[in-house]
Amino acid sequence: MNRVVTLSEFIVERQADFPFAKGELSRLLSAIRLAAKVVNREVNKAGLVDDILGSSGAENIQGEVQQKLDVYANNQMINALRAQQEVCGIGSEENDEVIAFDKGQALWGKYIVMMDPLDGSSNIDVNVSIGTIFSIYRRKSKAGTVATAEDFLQPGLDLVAAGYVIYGSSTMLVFSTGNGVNGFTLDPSIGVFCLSHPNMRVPKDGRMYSINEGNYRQFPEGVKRYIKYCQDEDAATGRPYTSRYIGSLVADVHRNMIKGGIYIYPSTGSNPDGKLRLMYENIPLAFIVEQAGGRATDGKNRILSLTPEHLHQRTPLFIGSKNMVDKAEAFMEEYSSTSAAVKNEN
Ligand code: P6P
Repeated sequence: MNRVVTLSEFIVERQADFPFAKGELSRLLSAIRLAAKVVNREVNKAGLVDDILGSSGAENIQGEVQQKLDVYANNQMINALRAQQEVCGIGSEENDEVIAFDKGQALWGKYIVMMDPLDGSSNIDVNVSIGTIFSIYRRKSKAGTVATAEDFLQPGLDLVAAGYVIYGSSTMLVFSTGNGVNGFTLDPSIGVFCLSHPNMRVPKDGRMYSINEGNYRQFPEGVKRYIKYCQDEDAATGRPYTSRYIGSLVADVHRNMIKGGIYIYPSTGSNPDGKLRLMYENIPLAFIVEQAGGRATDGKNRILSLTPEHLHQRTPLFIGSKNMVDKAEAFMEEYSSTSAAVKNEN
C-alpha cells in the first residue's frame, strides 16, 4: 500500500514546483487548510448547532441574503490569513470593499487572496455539498504599504495559485500553483488532508451538461441550440447527454473535473452578465480546470485573459471538458447574431 502523503509533506516534497520563496506557500495554504477544517466542522454539524443554520438577516453586496455560515466562513478565512502575515489584502464575496491590512507585519505580506468563503451556501439547510473558492496573486504595490486597487483587480493570467475546498460526502482541498492539479481528502480521524487525487485531469470529453434550464427562455440562442444538441441522440451512443445540476458551483465543477462534463451559467434576463463573479469564482475555477486540461470561457473569451474592471464583476461561465466547451462556443458563435442575450420567447 502506498504511503499516505499529507498536504504538508506534498508541499515540502514539491517545493521546487512552487514559484514561492521557501515556506510562503505552506504558510498560505496552512491558513486556508485551518479555516477549511474549522468550517468543515461547523458545516458537518450545521443541523445540530443552535443558531448556525439559516440566514444572518444581512445581505451582501450581491443582494443575496447572507447565511450564518457564510459570515462564519468569511471570518475564519480572514482571521487565519491575517495571522499568517503572508497576505496584505483580501477580496471576498461577502465584503462590499476589499480588506487591505494597514498595520503590523501583514503590511509586508507579498500576496493577495480573492475568495468566495462559502459558495452555494443556500444549500446548507438542505444538506447539499458547498465549497470555498480562493485564488492567490502576488501584490503589485510596494511591500510595507497598504494594498491598492491594482493589487486586487489582476487578470487570471497573473494568478500564482488557486483552489477550492468542497464540503461534500468527504471534504477535499483541490489546488494548483501552475504545475498541474492535486486533490487532498481530509481524514477526519486525524484531521489531516491526504493526497487522494494526484495530477487531476479533466476528461477531454464528457456526457454531462450542467445548467439551470429553468432560465431556458432567457438564454442566448447559442445556449438553447447547445442544450438541444445535448438532448439529441448522440450518433456514437444513440443516447442523449445527461443533465446534472446540483446548484452548487464547486460541486458541479468538481464532478465535471472527475467525470468530464460542462457547466454553463450564461447571461439571463435577471443576470445579463451572468450570475457568477469573475474575481473569486470564475477566475480561480478557470485556472484549476485549465491546469487539468479543460477550458473556461465567457462563451467567447478565455476567462483568464479577461481584464477585471471591478471587484464584484460578473461574467458568463462555460467551464469543463475541452471538447464540450469548444462545441458550446461554436453554437454561441454560429447563433450570436440571431438573438440578443435576453429575448423571451413569445
Ligand atoms: P441558480 C449558488 O448561489 C451559486 O452562486 C453557485 O454555487 C451555483 O452554481 C449557482 O449560484 C446557482 O444559481 O440561479 O441556478 O440558482
